[in-house]
Amino acid sequence: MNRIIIHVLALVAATAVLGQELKSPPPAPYGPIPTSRQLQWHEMEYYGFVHFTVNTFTDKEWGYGDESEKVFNPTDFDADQIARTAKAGGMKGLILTCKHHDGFCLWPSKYTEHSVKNSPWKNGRGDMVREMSEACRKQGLKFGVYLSPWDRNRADYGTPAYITYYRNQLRELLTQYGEVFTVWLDGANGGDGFYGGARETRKIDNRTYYDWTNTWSIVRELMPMACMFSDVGPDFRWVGNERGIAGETCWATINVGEAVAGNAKSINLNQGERPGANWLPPECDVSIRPGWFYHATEDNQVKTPAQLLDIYYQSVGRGAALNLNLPPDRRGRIHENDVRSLKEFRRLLDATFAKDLAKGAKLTASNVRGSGAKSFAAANVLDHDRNTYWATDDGVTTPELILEFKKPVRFNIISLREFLPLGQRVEAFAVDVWQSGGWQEFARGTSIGNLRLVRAKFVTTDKVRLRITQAPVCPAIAEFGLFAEPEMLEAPEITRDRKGLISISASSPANAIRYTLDGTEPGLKSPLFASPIDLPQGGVVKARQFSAQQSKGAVATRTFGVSKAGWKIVSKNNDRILRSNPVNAIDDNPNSVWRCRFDGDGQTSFKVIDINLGQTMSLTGFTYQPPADGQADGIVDKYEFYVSADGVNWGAPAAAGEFSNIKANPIQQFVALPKPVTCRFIRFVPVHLVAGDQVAVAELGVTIK
Ligand code: FUL
Repeated sequence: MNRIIIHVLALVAATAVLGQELKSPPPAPYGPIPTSRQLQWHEMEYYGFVHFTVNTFTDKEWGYGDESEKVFNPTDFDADQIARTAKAGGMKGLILTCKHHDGFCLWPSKYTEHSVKNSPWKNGRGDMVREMSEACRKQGLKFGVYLSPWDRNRADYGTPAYITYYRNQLRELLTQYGEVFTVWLDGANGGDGFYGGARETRKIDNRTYYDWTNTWSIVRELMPMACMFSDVGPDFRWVGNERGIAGETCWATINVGEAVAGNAKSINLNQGERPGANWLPPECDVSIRPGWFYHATEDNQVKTPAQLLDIYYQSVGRGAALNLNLPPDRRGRIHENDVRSLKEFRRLLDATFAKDLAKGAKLTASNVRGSGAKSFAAANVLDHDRNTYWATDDGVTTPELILEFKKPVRFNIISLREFLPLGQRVEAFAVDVWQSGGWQEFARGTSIGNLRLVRAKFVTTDKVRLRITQAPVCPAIAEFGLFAEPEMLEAPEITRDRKGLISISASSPANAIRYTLDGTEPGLKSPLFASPIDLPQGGVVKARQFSAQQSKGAVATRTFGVSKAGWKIVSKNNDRILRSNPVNAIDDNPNSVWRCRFDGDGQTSFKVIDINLGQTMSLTGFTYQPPADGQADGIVDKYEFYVSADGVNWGAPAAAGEFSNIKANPIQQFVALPKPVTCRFIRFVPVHLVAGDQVAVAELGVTIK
C-alpha cells in the first residue's frame, strides 16, 4: 500500500516538474554546438605533452631522420616519475610523441626497424608507449598519442605507400595501448630530410597528400571518443602560436572552409571567428622550457611559476585548453627544475581556486527563464556544476545578476562559464562592484565559452553585479565565481646594457633584491643588489625581491652569453643594409632588430654580418635570436657560421644547418660548435628565410669555454 502511495506521489511530483519544464523548455541552441567527445575534452582544460626522441640525445628540435637508433639510450627512464610529476602539477592527461618528425618510434612498431627495438634502451626490448600509457592510467591521467605525419626517415615519404605505413602505425597505437583521449596530428613540414638516404627536399601537397578524411575515420572507428588535433581540427584547433596564448577575445567557433593542417593562414586561429560555421575550440601548446625537447643548456630557462600562471590565465582562462610540455632529460626523467616550478605553479592555482568567495551570496537576477523555473535559476551559477545553468526568457539577452554578501569579500579574479551544449551565446559582459554608494566597473570582456577568467586589481566589496551586455540570444551561464590569488611579489626585471652592465629592478623601492650568479635560488643570505654587476664572460643571474616583512617573491632568471661591450660590426656591405642600425644585433636588447636585404638562396658567400669581438676568444657556440613580434618575415631558418683570426681569412664554415621549428617557435637558437675554436671575428650568413626578403636579427651572441 505504502509503495503505491509513494509511486503516486512520485508521479505527481514528476508531472509537476514536467509541466513547469513544458511551459519553459530550455533555450534553443545557438550556432554550432560541441559534440559529446568535444564536451569531454573541454572538461579536461589542462594536460601535458611529453616530447622525447633521438633529439633529446642529439640536442636538436627536429631530427633529420638519419639518426642511428643507437643514440636513443635513456639511462634511467622512469614513466612513473613523469606521470607523477604531471599529476602533481594538476594535469589531467599526457600526450606522448610516439613518433616525431625524425621518424623514430618509441614503440616496437612491426612496420619499421627505426624504433626502440634497435636501440640500446632495455637491449631493444622496451616499449615506451606501453610504459607511459600504463603509468598514466596508474595516476588517473588520460593518455594521448602524437604521431607525426611528416617523417624524415622514410624512403617512401611522399608516395601513397607512406600513407599506408602511417595508417598501420596509427592502428597499432589505437589497438595496443588501451584508451586514448587524443590523437595529435602535427602540421609541420620543413621539406628536406634523410628519406632513406635520398637526402633531398620533398614537397607534398598538404591539401591532398595525407587524405585526412580516411585517416580520421580510422580514429573514429577504433577510438570513437578520442579528439583529434591539427591546425584545423577536426575536434580542436591550434591557437596559432607556441607561446600558449589565446586571443583576448577567443571564440570556440571558426570557419574552416578550405583550410587544412599546415595551411591555415586564411583563418584566425588565435581568436576564432564569429559567426563561425564550426565548433573547433583552441588548444594552447607551449613548452615549460624554450624548446620542445630537453637541452641541458636550457636548465636555467624553465618557466617560472609566475610565468606559468600568466599562461594559464591566457589559455584556460580564455576558453582554450592548455597543453604544457614536460620534456624528459637524457635520463628519461623530468628535470628537478621543471618539477619544482610545476609544483609551485599548482600550489598557486590551488591556493587561488580552492575557495570560491561567491558561495553563499544572496542572488537577485533581473530575469529567470519560465517565470523563475528552478532548472534555470540563478543559484545554478554557484553550484560548481557545469551542467546546470542560469537562463533567461528568449528575448531577454542582456540580463543582470546581483550578488550580495553579509560580510565584504576581497578578490581579484572573476570566473565565468557558459553551458556549452547550447553553443557560445554571450558576446560581451561586464562585472561591477559596489564602492562608496555606487557601482563601479571592475572588469569587462567579450567571449566566455568554456571558461573566462579575468584577473584584475584586488577589490573589497559587499555587492557584485554581473551584466551580460551583448548576446544575440538569451544567455545560459553555468558558473560565476570570485577568487583571490595569494599575494606574491613579482619577479624583478634583469637587463644588461650595451656596456655589459647588469641591472635588476624592483617593483617597489621598499623591496630588497637578492641575487645569485651560481644558478642557485636566491635566499635571505644571498648578496643584495646595490649597483650594476659586470659579467664579462656571461653566466646565469637569478634574482628575487624580498618585502620589508622578508616575504620572498618569484625568481627571475636570465642567462647571458659573453658581454658584447667591446664588439663592433665590421661588415663592408653597407649598401645592402637597410635603414635600421646594425648595432641592434649586438646591443643585448632583443626588442631592437637589425633588418637588412637578403639576396636569397645560393648567395652563401654574401657576407651579411661580420663582427669583431674585440679580443681573441675560444668559442664553444653561438646564438641567433629572431624578432619576437610574431611575424615570420626575416626569420632565418638555414645558416652558416664562420670564424676568423684576422677578419680577412675565413675558411670553411665552423657550423652550418637549420634552425628547426623556428617559424612556429621563434625563440633564441643556440648552436654548439663541434669543438671550441679560437677567433676574434665571427660571420653569420643567413642562407634561407622563413619568409620575406629582409633578414631580421634581434640578437647575435657567443658562448665561450
Ligand atoms: C610543432 C613541431 O614541429 C614541434 O617540433 C613540436 O612537436 C610542436 C608541438 O609542434 O609543429
